[in-house]
Amino acid sequence: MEQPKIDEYNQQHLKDHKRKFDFVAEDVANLDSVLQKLRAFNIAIPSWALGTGGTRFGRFSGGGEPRTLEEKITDVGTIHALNRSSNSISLHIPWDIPENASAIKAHAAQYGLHFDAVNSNTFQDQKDQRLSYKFGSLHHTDKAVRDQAVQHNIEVIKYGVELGSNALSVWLSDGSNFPGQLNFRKAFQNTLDSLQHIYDALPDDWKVWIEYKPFEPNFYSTTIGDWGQSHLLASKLGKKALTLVDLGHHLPNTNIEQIVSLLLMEGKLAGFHFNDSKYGDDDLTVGSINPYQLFLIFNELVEGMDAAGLNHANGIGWMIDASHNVKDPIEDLLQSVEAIKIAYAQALLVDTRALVDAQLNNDVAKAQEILQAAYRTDVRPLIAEARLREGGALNPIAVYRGLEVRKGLIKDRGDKTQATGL
Ligand code: PSV
Ligand code: MN
Ligand code: MN
Repeated sequence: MEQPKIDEYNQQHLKDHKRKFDFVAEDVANLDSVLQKLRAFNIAIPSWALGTGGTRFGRFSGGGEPRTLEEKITDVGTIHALNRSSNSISLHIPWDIPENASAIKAHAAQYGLHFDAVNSNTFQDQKDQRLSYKFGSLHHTDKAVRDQAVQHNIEVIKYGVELGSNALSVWLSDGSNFPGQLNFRKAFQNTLDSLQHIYDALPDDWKVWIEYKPFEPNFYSTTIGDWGQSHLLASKLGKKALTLVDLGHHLPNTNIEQIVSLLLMEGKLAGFHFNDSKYGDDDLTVGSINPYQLFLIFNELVEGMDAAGLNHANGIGWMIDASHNVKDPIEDLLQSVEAIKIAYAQALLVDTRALVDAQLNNDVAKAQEILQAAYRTDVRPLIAEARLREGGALNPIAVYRGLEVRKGLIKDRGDKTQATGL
């Protein structure tokens, strides 16, 4: 991505942007601090979201998909050059194996990228794998299968260390499809025991993030099915173990913001897999279905992090976990990052003092007015300004389209390429 092209676009649209920015900025009391926070805020891109995602029924390549890890990194580089808010990549192993870690690191550094959490995969059988995960991995009834899964996680940590990552993200599909299939208590204890071995292999400055999910691919029970079970494991394991919240991993209408608030309070919130959903783990573009929920989550985060004196930009894992079969993955990821920043900016605009006051006085209508005043503010010019100051594009998707980036990728890589992932 050539910087002069981005600058040229910005120049052409500066006047229009300035008008919109001045209009909203006038009413923002803490403008400098809001802009500073938006500039510092980055969200990791998952290596598996750079190709069109699969459905159970088919997969339709969008063309120009990355064929190698290097090409995936190049695509994240493009995203970051445009939005200046995606300075890291999260790898899923073995979908993306960094064979030559120093070369991969150097390639990423060229685009100003580093490596976020590494993800293990014991929900699929890999070629030449000795024992099957058909009936689970860390919870398996057979110790040999559990050991194999533990070893895989330890190997993933090793790759992560080479890349300069400092967290292992574990999602298990372990569960059951039919009542009676497994003993819940034993399955949980086996999981804890396996996780303990993984925990013991963590370097000092590392964390393990435990992701929960109530259904799919198992539809009767999941061994780490909700935040309570994840939190129970994390508490038993110790300080380095935390709970990861994937927004799509809840039963419909769950109050996710309340979960986030309490995990944060307990110092047990690892971070997020951002996506949106209407029915289940739909992995839709962040903010495409329920942006108000996203805002409410950020409202809890801003309030809770301020209360705990935490840095907004660091300390929590911010990551996207969404992928599609009908959109250009790069455009989709740009949209997701934008939606996250919008929710964050709106949360930064909440008049917290007035809200505390309304809460103390049980002035319910006022409390709602305060939240919705922030939510209904069009903060897009603030985000564009923050991006501009970081050297990004005023409108990333417009530049991406204007420069016909996908056309160039198809020319270089072919129109039938398929990236590794689900
Ligand atoms: C499972 O649904 C999940 O959310 C986990 O984070 C996986 O690692 C990811 O999706 C990729 O399929
Ligand atoms: Mn996830
Ligand atoms: Mn998921």
